[in-house]
Amino acid sequence: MGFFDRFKTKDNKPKNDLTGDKPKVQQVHPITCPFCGAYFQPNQVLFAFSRGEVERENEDLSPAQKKERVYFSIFDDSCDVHYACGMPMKMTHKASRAVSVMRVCPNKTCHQVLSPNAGLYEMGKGIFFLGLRNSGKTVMLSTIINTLKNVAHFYGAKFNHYNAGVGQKYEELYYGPLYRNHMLPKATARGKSDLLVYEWISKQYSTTIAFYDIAGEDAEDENTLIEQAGTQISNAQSYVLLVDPYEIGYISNIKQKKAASYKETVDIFNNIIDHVVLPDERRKKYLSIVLTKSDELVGLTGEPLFRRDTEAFSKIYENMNHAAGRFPVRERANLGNDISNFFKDKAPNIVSNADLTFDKQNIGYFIVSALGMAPVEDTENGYSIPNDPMPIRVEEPVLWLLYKMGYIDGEI
Ligand SMILES: Nc1nc2c(ncn2[C@@H]2O[C@H](COP(=O)(O)OP(=O)(O)OP(=O)(O)O)[C@@H](O)[C@H]2O)c(=O)[nH]1
Ligand SMILES: [Mg+2]
Ligand SMILES: [Zn+2]
Repeated sequence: MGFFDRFKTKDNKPKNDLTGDKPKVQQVHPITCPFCGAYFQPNQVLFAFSRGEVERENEDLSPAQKKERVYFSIFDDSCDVHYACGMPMKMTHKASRAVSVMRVCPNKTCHQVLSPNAGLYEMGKGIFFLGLRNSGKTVMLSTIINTLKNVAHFYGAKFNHYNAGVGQKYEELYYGPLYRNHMLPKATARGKSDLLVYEWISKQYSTTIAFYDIAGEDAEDENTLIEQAGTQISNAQSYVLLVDPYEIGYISNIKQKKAASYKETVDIFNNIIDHVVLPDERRKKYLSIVLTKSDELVGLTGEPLFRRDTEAFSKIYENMNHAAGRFPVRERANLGNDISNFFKDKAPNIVSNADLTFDKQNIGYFIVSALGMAPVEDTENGYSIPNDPMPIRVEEPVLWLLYKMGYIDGEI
């Protein structure tokens, strides 16, 4: 089925409303660009063409010039605009007859390609991922995206990359190395950040989920973080904060391994929030606090959460069951309780800081393993894993946020 066909019935007439008389008027929604935060109306989008297409007659163009993108607004006389669902969705360049369905963000410094769904739904505000050095962001992004793709259908939803560029980036930099080559990423380099934007699309709602992978080293410096990601942070509706287990003294003492970072995740994070999010808005936002690398905690003595003979244990190291297609509210309440008690006891600083900034009921505590196994050192190439990753509960923090924000139903 072609893209425009979805707006038509089988006999090619526009879809009618239930009475069958009048064509249904689809409500058009303003768009927030998930890459730069620009806010605009669907009729302000630009359409992208390649210069070579538009200037077919011009023989002086070099191959590079032919590939260059050129942009036209719907108010440009040189183009015809085609509408669907009350929005400009396609443009024909009159002189060359070149056609484009590539709508892009009108912000000059952005011009990212918009999803075909942009403007069709009220867009949610997105989820921001953050953690310090070595906390497991890059690895978790690799497995969380793959897991969400696989489980979305249980919730009557699709989980798609926002545009083709995002899909390609994920495949090349995240999925490929880990799932195809079983290689672990090198520490993300300073100044480098990746924004992977996905859409959670269901019948009733759609929201963007912007996974922001930044070098932990940069996140440690508040000014750098605000500079690099201030807009994304202030625009996000919710946050996933990754905590390296070795940041928690109790664990690092037992395992005799310290976190690679010398600052505390949550302090930095809350300082950033204080700078870029207004106090009223903070109370409406959600926070998932996630202890990563749970596979390394199994069997640690003393703490009930890590002991095989406890009830919490059997759940924390077991995957979620999605078959019911509803978020398991009761199971989460129990687990959340156990895990937040662990944090209160072993990392009170994290809990008190989070409580000061966010509403208590909007904070969730999670323990996940993105890999489900310990990496092994491969002397030539760094670290690798012996098999395909087998993540444990890696999707739970995001599904919980989707549930809290109203994008998936809870169990009844
Ligand atoms: N055992 C175990 N180790 C993990 C897991 N996830 C990550 N690690 C280890 O933690 C290291 C760091 O993970 P990354 O995802 O690169 O961490 P990061 O937060 O992106 O780090 P920076 O890029 O430096 O900010 C990996 O190389 C693994 O050795 C996991 O689920 N289990
Ligand atoms: Mg990284
Ligand atoms: Zn933009």
